[in-house]
Amino acid sequence: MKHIEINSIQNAFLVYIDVDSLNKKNKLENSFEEFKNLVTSSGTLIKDYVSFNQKTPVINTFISKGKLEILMDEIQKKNIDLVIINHELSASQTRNLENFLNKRVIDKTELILDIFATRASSHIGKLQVELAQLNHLSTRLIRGWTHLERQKGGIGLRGPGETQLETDRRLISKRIKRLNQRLDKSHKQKQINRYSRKKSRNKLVALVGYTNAGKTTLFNKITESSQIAEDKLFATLDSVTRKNKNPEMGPILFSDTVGFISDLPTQLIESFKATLDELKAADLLLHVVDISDKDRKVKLIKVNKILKDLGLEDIPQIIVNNKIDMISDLKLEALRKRKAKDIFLSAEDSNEFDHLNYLINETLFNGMYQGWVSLDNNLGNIRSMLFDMGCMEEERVSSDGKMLANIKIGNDELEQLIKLEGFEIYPDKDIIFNTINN
Ligand SMILES: Nc1nc2c(ncn2[C@@H]2O[C@H](COP(=O)(O)OP(=O)(O)OP(=O)(O)O)[C@@H](O)[C@H]2O)c(=O)[nH]1
Ligand SMILES: [Mg+2]
Repeated sequence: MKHIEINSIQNAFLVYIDVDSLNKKNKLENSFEEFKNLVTSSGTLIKDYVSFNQKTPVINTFISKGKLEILMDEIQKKNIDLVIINHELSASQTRNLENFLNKRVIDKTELILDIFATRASSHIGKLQVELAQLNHLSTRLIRGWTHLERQKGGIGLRGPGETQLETDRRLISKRIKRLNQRLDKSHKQKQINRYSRKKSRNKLVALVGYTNAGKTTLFNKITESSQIAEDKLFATLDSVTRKNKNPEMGPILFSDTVGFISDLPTQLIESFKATLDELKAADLLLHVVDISDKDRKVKLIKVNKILKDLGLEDIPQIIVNNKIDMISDLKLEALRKRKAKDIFLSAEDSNEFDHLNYLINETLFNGMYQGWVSLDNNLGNIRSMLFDMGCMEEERVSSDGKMLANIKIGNDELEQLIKLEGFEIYPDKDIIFNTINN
């Protein structure tokens, strides 16, 4: 029942097939490169590869007969442990290919599931990956079962193999049920945490984007964290939330998330749905784009499509074009002009973050106010609310005995407060420095 671990196997033969009938509108120019990156990100060695065109998939083996024979020749000549194909295969296609080639065959879904399995480190992350793997495995077993049943013909006896399959299936569905229960419990805890965040009035900003765009690098700079950022696909799997460290910004929590990829396996989206659902609580999305990537436009569309599928299209979004150090100044200037609303920066150089910080404050709080306000004595509840919100910087008493507070607050909230009787902006020049001793 163990999932295939391709990491322990060294030599892979890649089969990249450009299938005309599957070519969708938004095709990545570097899709072969991405496939190779996925394989190396899984820790597997690429021994050799072939790349070819095919009109449409063949039902039994996906690959057409003629191509399959050429492939067979190629593979026999080399010391290959497994064959990896850049498409999702059905269980029977995998089995037929394995029988024909006499090698283990891994499809794109298994490849991505495997990368996720090696990366998951948090409790929830591990549960989610296991769930995705078991869901994947169970579709294979069910198909395997019907396949065997057909072969059984009229014998009418349950062979040991079939009994084993039935047991496996039962064990898998039991395990899936348990995993779902445990995930439910973990997510309930997260919901409670979310509720307390709402009460604390922290805004939530989530970094989203295609894998390897630089989300974690940016997250680390903003929150002074040290999450692993690497030139690998799916370096981040578990979402992490931290408070921002810039004193000029309002109360914000930033969340780093798993990167997206085109044709993300459905099992993964299903299993990660609860984690991805957390993004719904975000007040703002920073959509990080690798500006030096040839496929950046298509990837932007793909990420937006996934965001839409997750019901996140209405959350305000700032496009952060990252890695500007990788393109020429001339190109950068042209892009800046064309995309005046976007942010351009290099996540590795935090000197360029001012504009981003300003825009985040503007979007979340309609800008920030920092200064003095006066509160009448009857506004004790507002005073404690300002404390709870973390807006209170300092308190003093004016010469005429008024309670003064130096607050840092979003203009939106300030507007509401100003409507209250006894709450006023207090000009700096009138302040007499009597600090309150609490
Ligand atoms: N040249 C350059 N490289 C960058 C920049 N930002 C990030 N990188 C590199 O890009 C690679 C990917 O960065 P990550 O921050 O891990 O990307 P990510 O979006 O979190 O990726 P996943 O977690 O896999 O989705 C790393 O090797 C970074 O060092 C940048 O501004 N300039
Ligand atoms: Mg990351």
